[in-house]
Amino acid sequence: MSDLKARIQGIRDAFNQALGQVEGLKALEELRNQYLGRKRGIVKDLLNDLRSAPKELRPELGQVVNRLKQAVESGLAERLEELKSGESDGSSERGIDITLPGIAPELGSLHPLNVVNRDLIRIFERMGYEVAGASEIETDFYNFEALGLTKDHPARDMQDTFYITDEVVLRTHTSNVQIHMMQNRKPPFKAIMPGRVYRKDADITHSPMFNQVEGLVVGENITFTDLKGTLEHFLKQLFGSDTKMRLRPSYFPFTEPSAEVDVTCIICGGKGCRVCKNSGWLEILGAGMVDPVVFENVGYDPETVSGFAFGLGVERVAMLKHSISDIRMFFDNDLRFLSQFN
Ligand code: 2U9
Repeated sequence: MSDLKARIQGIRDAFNQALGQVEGLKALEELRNQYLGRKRGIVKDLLNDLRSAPKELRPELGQVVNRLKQAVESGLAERLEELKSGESDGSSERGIDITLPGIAPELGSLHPLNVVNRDLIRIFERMGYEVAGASEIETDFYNFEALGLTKDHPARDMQDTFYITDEVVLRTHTSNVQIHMMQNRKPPFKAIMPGRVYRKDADITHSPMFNQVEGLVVGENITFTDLKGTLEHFLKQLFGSDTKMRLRPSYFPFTEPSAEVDVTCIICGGKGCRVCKNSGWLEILGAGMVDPVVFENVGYDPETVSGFAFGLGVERVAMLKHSISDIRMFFDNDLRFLSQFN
């Protein structure tokens, strides 16, 4: 009798110790099976053993085993509540191994257009240029009229845009900044105007919204040679010192004379390839001497003041630098594309 009682006390102690070490629901369930399992549980075994005890002792022994069974049941129930209410850290129950190293969040990076934009700005800042800006929503006067693009001017077609009213548009170039600047400042000055512009245009190389950097230098005796030297220096900085430049006569309503500017193809180095259509040259920007009519429109005297201006598309530079064939990739914000520039 006392043998069995001592055995039961030993079982009780072992259970209490095991219960204290249980850290998750799974372990608790295993402990329940170990003690209360219908086929092979420790308590079940005890009850089976009772059958071989002397008949007169069975009722008392039965009570002792029953008390053990109740203690095990209430111990398991209490621990279950503790685990559920989070008194344990619950880490194993949630399948989290807190000893594993953490997962580092992915780092973002600058958008490829911002990288090119910053590069362009830095090159001109080193040459002493100011950086200027103005509104993307502009009146017809600042976007068109002041630049010599009168209402019926055929060149307006080249830059058709989004009208907010008959007189207010989304700017088609950053040239509106130059007009504001000239109205508010006396020459000499040199400045670049980076910013978003809008045109009614959409295909794989044109987007209804894109980024430009324009430049304007105004003073006395500013000549076409200044324009040429400045752009040559700029393009060598941007594409490398081996880069050559050539000018082709062109037309812009706000410059006279005007030129389109080519650089040696940055893909084949000038030998001829698919990108440069075997010419060895890539068109990269437009430029010219500011038309005297523009100076008159802002109240400058074209007899004493001269200047040059230029403009380029940031997307075009980025597309050439990274061999990107579709401009829409810049604006889809697909991480598979963007993460290549990390
Ligand atoms: C003023 C006077 C003159 C800015 C200029 C260009 C030539 C030019 C295009 C390049 C590709 C626009 O981004 S693009 O689509 N620009 O070719 N821009 S001269 O001339 C000015 C600007 C302001 C007052």
